[in-house]
Amino acid sequence: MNYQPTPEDKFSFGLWTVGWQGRDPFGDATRPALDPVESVRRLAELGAWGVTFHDDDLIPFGSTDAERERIVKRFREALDTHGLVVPMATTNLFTHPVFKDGGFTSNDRDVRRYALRKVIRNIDLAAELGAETYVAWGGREGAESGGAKDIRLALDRMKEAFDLLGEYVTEQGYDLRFAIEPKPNEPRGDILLPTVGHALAFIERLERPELYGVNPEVGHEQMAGLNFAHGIAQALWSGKLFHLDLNGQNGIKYDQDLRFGAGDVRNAFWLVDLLETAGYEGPRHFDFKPPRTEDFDGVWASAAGCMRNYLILKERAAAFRADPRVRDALKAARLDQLALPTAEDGLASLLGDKSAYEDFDVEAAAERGMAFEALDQLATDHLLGVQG
Ligand SMILES: [Mn+2]
Repeated sequence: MNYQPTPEDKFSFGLWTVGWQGRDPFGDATRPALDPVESVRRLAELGAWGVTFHDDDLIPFGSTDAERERIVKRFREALDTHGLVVPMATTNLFTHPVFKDGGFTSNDRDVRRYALRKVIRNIDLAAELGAETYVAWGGREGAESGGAKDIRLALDRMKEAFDLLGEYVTEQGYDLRFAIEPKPNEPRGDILLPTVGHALAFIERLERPELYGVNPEVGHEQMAGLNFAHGIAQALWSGKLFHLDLNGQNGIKYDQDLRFGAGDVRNAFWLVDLLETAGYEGPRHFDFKPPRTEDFDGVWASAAGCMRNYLILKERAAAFRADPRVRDALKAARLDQLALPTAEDGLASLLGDKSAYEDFDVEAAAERGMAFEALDQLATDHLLGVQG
């Protein structure tokens, strides 16, 4: 296998990823701005399928309508020339100082109304460019101190915002669904809807829950100390994995946004195994930051590395699943039993079954090992490319 990505792999990148200039809380930009048209050209050359953007990545904040029109026309021409699609778009409700206390949940009502109008303006562009998913990351929706935010009221305002946006896309007839992106903290001290689980529970309180899913990011769940592959599995189980952000993170610390495959590579292996066996057909979207140590050669090497690592892990996971020793080990670990209903014959039958309780040999069952270690070592062998 040559690990050369093709559009069939559905790899997509945010304009803000390769376009990140390396500005961080301690240092200035280390790279010049990148023309979105150049990003489209280079990503297509590398084998990507799609490109995504925040409104302000493409159209600088404060542009006039005429500038906006010219920029969009030029971007659309680049997409057509290089054959890239726009599967997703999102809104920047975090950079401008007006959003310092959030967009949908700012205590300042005027800011909330402005934020909704900013989102709606970009939803029109997303629909025009053919996007199917609209991501909402509420990075500034949160607080640093307890009295500053009434969380229950903030959740009322969050629900109100998403309900209005759902009403808007329904009225417009757009074929667009929303994907909420959780994150526990950074830039706010604590952010609302901090994990996949919080977001899934929130969605069920909305007026049109079918319009909303999640956009989990590898590093964000790992910042909360959670198992990302488990979160993705629950999102899939709930029918809510509308999109996802692939990157790398080493444990509970600041949001590292490493290229995919850097960071927790074992969890990345199980993630790819899951996506490739669970029937997920959405974009494989990378949301990473090429480290500020890199020049543009390093930026493109980092982007290429994201896709290469996905394809390597895909190959390794497939080899793991195809290995006859693994099939035996899965059986020894009783995965086939997990697939069986516990009481398919119903409650009455369970209550009447003496072998389930009265005659059950608890001690014998307790003595049986689960054989998970042998199974996991086979996974490790495959991940590391060890044969025999
Ligand atoms: Mn991140």
